[in-house]
Amino acid sequence: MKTFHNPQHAGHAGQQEMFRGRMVPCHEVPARLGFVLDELRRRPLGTVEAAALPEAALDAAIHRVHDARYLAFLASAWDDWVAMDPANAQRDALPSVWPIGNRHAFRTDVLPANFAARLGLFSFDSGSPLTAGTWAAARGGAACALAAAQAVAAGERSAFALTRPPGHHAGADFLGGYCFLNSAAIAAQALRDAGHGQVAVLDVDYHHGNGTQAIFYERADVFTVSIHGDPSTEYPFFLGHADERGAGAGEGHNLNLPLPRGTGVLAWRAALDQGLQAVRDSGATALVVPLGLDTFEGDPISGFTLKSGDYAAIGAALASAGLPTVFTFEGGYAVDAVGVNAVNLLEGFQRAA
Ligand code: OKP
Ligand code: ZN
Repeated sequence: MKTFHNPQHAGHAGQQEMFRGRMVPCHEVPARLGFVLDELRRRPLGTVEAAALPEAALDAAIHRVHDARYLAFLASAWDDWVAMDPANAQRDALPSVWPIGNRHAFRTDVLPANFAARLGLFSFDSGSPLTAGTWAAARGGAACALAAAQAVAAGERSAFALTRPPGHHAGADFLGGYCFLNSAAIAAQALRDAGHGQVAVLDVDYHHGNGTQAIFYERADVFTVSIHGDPSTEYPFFLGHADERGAGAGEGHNLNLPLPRGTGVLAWRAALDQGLQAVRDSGATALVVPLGLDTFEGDPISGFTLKSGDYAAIGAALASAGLPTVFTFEGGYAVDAVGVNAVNLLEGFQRAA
């Protein structure tokens, strides 16, 4: 399995996130990626290289998934933030005002001149700090996703886009949940564009992949599945229920498998089997797995109880779908265990594939 890593990732380094009325240290830290790289060095699965792609091809792949207005906002966001107040150069940008959607309550078609308003327009939480290196890091992540998809489209059995910040909460025109560009969606779209008529996404992160679901919700060519903490009690709260099955042409092409907080490996594996059967039935010829390791019992912000020893068998089960597979690195905040857990799963996949 080829790994494509993101040399720009450490430039995205938030200091604090808003959590229930106070600022707390960020959970999504640069050290996470280092632990995975270290473990891949101890237990190699294949080559590890920096994703290097022509800028124009990368831009095109990002624009296939994200809106131009949102991308223009992201590209200049840091400069605009500092232009508001030179003292902002020492602070992360976090939103504090939002135009709530679908209620005719606020306009979202008029782009505000005020940067704080623009930041609110394009985000859905105040836990996702935007820092000096965020845009470059997110772009570098998109490059990993595209490189991994290209490798798989060219015949590799699997590839791993090892990047942060994560991506699966980011929609076509919004950030949130520590995510800015949706790597998994970019990989899925790139596989479609490389000739796979039907692609499946099977999201195993603890949190519902709301961004990916929203991006493909009305499409029949990308089947989205997510196994996650029940949004009635778990982030991102406002999407991820079992009755969301897709809409329009996408009707029947989304499957949510919410599980209660406290769920252990047995019930989780039953949901995985159900998700995998649905992937097989979808007719997909390629698979994208947004790989979050925050289902781990030691995760500080999640509520399942999977153990490090469970991940190899999960990787083997994913391989049993028999599809060329792109993994994108998502959550996992028990930092010193995230490398072992990720490589346990990927090694389990590779051995069974
Ligand atoms: C991103 B990914 C915890 C509040 C939760 C958002 C969690 C985003 C998870 N203090 N904040 O899906 O792992
Ligand atoms: Zn997560």
